[in-house]
Amino acid sequence: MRQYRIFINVHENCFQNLPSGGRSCILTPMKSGSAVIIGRPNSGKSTLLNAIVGQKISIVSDKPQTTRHRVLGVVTEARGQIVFLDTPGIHKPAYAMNRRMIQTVYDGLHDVDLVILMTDASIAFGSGENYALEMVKRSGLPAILLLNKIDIIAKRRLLPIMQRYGAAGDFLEIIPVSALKGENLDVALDKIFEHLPEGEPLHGEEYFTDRTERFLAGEFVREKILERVREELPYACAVLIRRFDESRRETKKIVRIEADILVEKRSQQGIVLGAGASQLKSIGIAARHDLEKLLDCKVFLGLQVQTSPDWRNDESVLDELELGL
Ligand SMILES: Nc1nc2c(ncn2[C@@H]2O[C@H](COP(=O)(O)OP(=O)(O)OP(=O)(O)O)[C@@H](O)[C@H]2O)c(=O)[nH]1
Ligand SMILES: [Mg+2]
Repeated sequence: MRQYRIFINVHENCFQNLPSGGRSCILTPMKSGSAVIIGRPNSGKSTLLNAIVGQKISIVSDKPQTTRHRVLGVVTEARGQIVFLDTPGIHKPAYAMNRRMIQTVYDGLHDVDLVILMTDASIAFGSGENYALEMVKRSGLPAILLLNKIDIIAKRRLLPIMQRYGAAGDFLEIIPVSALKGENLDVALDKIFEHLPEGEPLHGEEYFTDRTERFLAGEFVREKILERVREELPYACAVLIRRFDESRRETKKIVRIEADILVEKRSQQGIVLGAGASQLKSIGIAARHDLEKLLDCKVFLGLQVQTSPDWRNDESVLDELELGL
């Protein structure tokens, strides 16, 4: 005999008193599925992921191409579970590193239930937006468009932008949001749940990312560098964790982390170090602060700056950085 399992979601206020004196209960099936977030660099994909998951798992900066990896973030609620995939911004790849980043976006479009295309509503529609729309179309997947950064545009501009995207693509929903201010994110989440298949959660309630603490440590350091440097340096730097020592985590609540900051030129090394190594110190203090919150213990953080010319084309360094994974 075949057995069927039905996953149901019992709402807190689902019980109704019936005139007959009995009680009825409204049951809705649980939802479970995955949604990949794609879009141009700087559109706010990682800000959205962190806001929805409620944890900082993907670093954010005002420099394009901040995210280099696929970062998974899981939302689990009574109504179901969504596995979100944050991806690097879509751009023209110039180095082996960028080719791996773009491959990550294409890979993200496989085996997911839904695409979330994120656009920055405050910038003009251009060839980059067209390219992203084409990618969504070619994926053949159902898609939701989020028009982000509505906190910095005049409300009257929204309707024409929504009409333009509506004409250019076939979206299940077009939702204006502000990932930064949290505006309309509840509506976006409701709609994403609505369009996911029914099913059982894949992960336990506590699980919120597939990224290790070691990986996040490297990313947190890189975020602090991105906050402090300009021009070509954000693209030319990487952080390699050399040591992540947890041997005294249980007993003394201390984790020791050592990392190399890679840059491509000696002049960049000087910028990251700053006068009397003041810049490096400030990067270390800020990163340690975030890491102590993440790891819930004291962190000793040792940072070194190394010059590694053309590391962006060095496949072995890219492997070490887990790029493309
Ligand atoms: N005003 C405003 N700024 C936002 C909003 N969402 C994100 N930002 C800012 O936009 C910048 C880019 O945000 P990210 O989340 O790093 O963008 P991203 O799409 O992940 O960028 P890449 O990883 O480079 O592809 C940051 O300075 C954010 O603070 C928003 O809703 N409103
Ligand atoms: Mg990002």
